[in-house]
Amino acid sequence: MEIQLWREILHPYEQAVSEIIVKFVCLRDEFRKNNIYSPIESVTGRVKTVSSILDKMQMKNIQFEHLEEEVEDIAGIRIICQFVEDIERVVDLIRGRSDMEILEMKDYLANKKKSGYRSYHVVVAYTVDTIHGPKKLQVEIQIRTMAMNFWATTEHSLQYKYKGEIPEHVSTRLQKAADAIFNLDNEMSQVRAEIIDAQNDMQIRTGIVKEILSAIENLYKVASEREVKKVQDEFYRIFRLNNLYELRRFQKQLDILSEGYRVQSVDSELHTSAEQ
Ligand code: 0O2
Repeated sequence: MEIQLWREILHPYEQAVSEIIVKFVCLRDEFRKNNIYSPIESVTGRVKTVSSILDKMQMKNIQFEHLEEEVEDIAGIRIICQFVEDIERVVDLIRGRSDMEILEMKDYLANKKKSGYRSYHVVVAYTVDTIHGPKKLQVEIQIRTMAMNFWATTEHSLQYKYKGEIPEHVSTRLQKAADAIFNLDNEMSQVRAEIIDAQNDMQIRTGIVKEILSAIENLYKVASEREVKKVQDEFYRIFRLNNLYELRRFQKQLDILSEGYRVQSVDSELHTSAEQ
């Protein structure tokens, strides 16, 4: 195949990867903005390198005419979750999308690979709009925990080094490490609820503090310096208590105080215009 044709073939896949990353990052941010735990921790993506595509074509005896049909992972998205339980939730999110059609699912969690590899793969059909019109592509979405990802990325580099012929003593170690990863994920699942609670609290706390600071900033415009200082000192005192309930209570009091100043300023504006 002519070398410049690669660029033409791969460009829509680059577009698909960029678009899908943005879409999943937006989903994650929407969860977080609504103070809901996000099953998506992070999202990355890549277009398979030409050398990796050629390797796969050679290994699987794929003809150029069938390249886009048979190499399903030219566009690859990786979604990292904190807990094993989140993986199914991400699969459900993909199922519910109107812009992706699931073509195939590979459950390497229930059926781990001989290497010890664990991950959940979903191959979807995704359409990009190009200058030549819409183009439907296959995209492989890999969903795995942070722990599984640590194992897989490390093992992948060894596979590259040994060209698939990893020495037995190394692969035995990797199997052991894969078992340890499995146990680690199980252990983390046991404290999942605790961790999610703590993370939600932290997120809520950050949001409240942000709003309090902006309310205090606004107070500077309307209240006396002495009063703002008093409010500020009280804020630092409450903040040190590390108690979400107290922080919420303080925020409410601050809202009432700010509202009082707002009413006062509207009143005085009305007076001034009545006197004129
Ligand atoms: P890259 O581009 O470097 O990531 P199959 O014939 O269906 O069994 P196939 O066609 O390779 O296998 O598809 P599969 O299983 O979905 O694998 C595609 C990708 O999954 C691989 O891409 C890896 O990213 C990952 N993967 C699969 N098996 C393993 C494994 O044993 N170890 C690790 N670390 N990753 C794995 P590529 O082709 O490696 O290339």
